[in-house]
Amino acid sequence: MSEFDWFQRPTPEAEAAEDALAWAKEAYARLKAQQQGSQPEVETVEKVEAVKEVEIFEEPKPTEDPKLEEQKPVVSLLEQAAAKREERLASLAQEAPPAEPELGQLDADFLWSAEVLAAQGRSAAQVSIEEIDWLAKLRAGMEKTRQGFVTQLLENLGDDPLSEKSLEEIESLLLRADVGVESTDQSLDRLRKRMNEGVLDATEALGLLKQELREQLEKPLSNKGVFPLLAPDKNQLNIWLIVGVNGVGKTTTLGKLANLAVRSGYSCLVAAGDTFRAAAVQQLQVWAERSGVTVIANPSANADPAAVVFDAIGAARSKNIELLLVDTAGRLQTKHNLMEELAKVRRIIDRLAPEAKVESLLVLDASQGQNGLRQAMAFAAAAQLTGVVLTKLDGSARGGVALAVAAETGLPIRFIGAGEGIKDLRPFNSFEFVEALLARN
Ligand SMILES: Nc1nc2c(ncn2[C@@H]2O[C@H](COP(=O)(O)OP(=O)(O)OP(=O)(O)O)[C@@H](O)[C@H]2O)c(=O)[nH]1
Ligand SMILES: [Mg+2]
Repeated sequence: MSEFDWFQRPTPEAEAAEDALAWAKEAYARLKAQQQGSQPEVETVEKVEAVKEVEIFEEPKPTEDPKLEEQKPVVSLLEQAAAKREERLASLAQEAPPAEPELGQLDADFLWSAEVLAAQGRSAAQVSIEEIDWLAKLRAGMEKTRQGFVTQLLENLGDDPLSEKSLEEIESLLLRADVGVESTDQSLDRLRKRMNEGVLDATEALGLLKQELREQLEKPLSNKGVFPLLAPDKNQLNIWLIVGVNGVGKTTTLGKLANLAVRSGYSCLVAAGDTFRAAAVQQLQVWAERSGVTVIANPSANADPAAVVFDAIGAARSKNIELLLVDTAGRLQTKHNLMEELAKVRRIIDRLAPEAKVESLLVLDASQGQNGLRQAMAFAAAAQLTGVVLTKLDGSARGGVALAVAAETGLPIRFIGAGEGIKDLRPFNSFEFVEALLARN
């Protein structure tokens, strides 16, 4: 099955599907047919190749030699070979999980993901297993942030209209999830206003709350007049600078971005701009290798990151690279040094590659909530931030910090990370994020 291109995600075609269940069933049937249609072919190729790889170090298989086949009883040899193959495939399956997500059951995960896609007006014919898989992961990752709230709220309310008491419950959920006071107040005002206009039941209230949160998340996009999806421009140099406090997930994010870019057909190069931490280059190399991407580094101690970026821009030009990802340090002897260094890197980029499309992405660890946000804002001036990447949503009870990010920084969230795996980072989509934040368990 061909790879799904996240940078070319289909845009909604029509109004949201009315019958989400029918939509989900149709999508499931299509994916199943797709998988059954293409998988045997893919599987055969993959398996044969995998077996060959193993066999390079072994004696040739008897069945591969026709003369031998003639001399020995055919059935038993074939049987032996088949048994051996089964054995190897079983062990291979254990060693390496399939790179591509597989279609699971038509279960609650699938239905929820399908519902979210259908509600965005997507056609059932365009859906990919990758999207279904990612949405399920996002919903699971946000579980700690939700803490069963929506289920509880709907149960508490039953058929009763929304009351002041339920507003208080909503307020406490939002604050606990680290949504921030500003965003919480704004959301409650909207609910209260509607409540005063007439009776509001729980489902309607939830719908309204979701709409409010979505609008808040999208505000930085409209304020800055930028597209919701950040993708590198084809056939030109794009430079994405990855900055943030130490340990928030910069290098991991960069590794995942390189993978996303390569899978979407971009040529990509990585600059090891964290020259402070000894193991940083090595860590970056491991990530880059997974996607077959070259790393430009300077192994000498205390090398100047600006010099590394200088070299990397030169290499990017000579190789017609479309996306240059620059890793940076999260810690130096002093914060002042760090900001100076970042500002210098930024100046070099602007001077050396004025034609490049530069993004300066601030990585934030969602589990640190608003504390992390305040700390990180020191980067705004030095690196001329253009967007945010929110990581570690999977281990966080403070996923709501996305709202505080939008309100306090005015920066659009561009990607979200929900896991340590190479595919656990995707472009941010406010609709999907809010659905995951306020999903019923
Ligand atoms: N659960 C989870 N862990 C993550 C995620 N992103 C990164 N991590 C983990 O966070 C830790 C720190 O990640 P790094 O990428 O090294 O962070 P960094 O910002 O580059 O750190 P410094 O270079 O030291 O400043 C690692 O153990 C990562 O595996 C995520 O989305 N979810
Ligand atoms: Mg790092």
